[in-house]
Amino acid sequence: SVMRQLQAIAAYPVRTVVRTVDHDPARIKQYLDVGVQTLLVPMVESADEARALVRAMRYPPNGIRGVGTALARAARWNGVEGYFAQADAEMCLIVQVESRAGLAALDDILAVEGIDAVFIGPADLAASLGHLGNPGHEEVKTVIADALARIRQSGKGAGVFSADPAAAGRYLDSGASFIAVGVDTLLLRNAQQEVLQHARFMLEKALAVRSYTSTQVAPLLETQMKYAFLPQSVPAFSATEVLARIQKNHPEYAYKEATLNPTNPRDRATGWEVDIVGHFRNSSE
Ligand code: 3PY
Ligand code: MG
Repeated sequence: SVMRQLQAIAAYPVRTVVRTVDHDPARIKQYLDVGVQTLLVPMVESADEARALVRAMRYPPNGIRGVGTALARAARWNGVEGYFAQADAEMCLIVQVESRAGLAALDDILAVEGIDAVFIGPADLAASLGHLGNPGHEEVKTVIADALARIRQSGKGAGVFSADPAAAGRYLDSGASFIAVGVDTLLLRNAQQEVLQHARFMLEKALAVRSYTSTQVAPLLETQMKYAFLPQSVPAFSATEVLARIQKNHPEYAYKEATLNPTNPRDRATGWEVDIVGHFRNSSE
């Protein structure tokens, strides 16, 4: 839950941004009462919506936030002295502009007192502009750069999401003051892909070795293969096939100039195997 994450994060000197799923003031109140101080709210498309969100985060007379501090972790259950005098000022509201309508209303949204920052959502914005699934489209990039510059110009925080470091750099140049650069699910998926890719490479290398190992090169190869999974039955590949497969499937491991030329005069029939393995960048890992 959000509360459990806040409790875990509380041990570290970082600020938490919690993204809501909608604009519902009742849900926002629950977030604020468990201790969220910075909200990121998706799909804001008008100054009216922005104003309503500001009011949802503030106590009367500035807004409509319900009062329940006895039950609220945010107020340490009535344990924070002077809580009401400071609570509104501690709120930070980041609204997401990520649609054609939101872009059209950007200047009006920026004029709303209480909006601290505007965050551009490239995925939804691209979809709204007719480029579903292509946030890197030229039109989308141009629109984002222009929006970031306008947000920055207004004196408010200008944010955007970009997992691509090159694009993130360009957004910084355009005026972005904060960038979301990663997503937990993607970190996990990418790390898994890397492990899988490495495992497949080791397996293919093992197949190559099984097919062509001479007694001379076997000990060397065995040490390089200590993490490899060796299948029971190994299909016979030609040397050319093995190298082509490895180069095609694992370009990050094989140098382009790898050749099959025999290099070991004492073992001409199989000496080229050393040559292949020698061209794997990570073969000694
Ligand atoms: C989007 O790209 O639409 C986002 O909401 C990113 O956070
Ligand atoms: Mg979005």
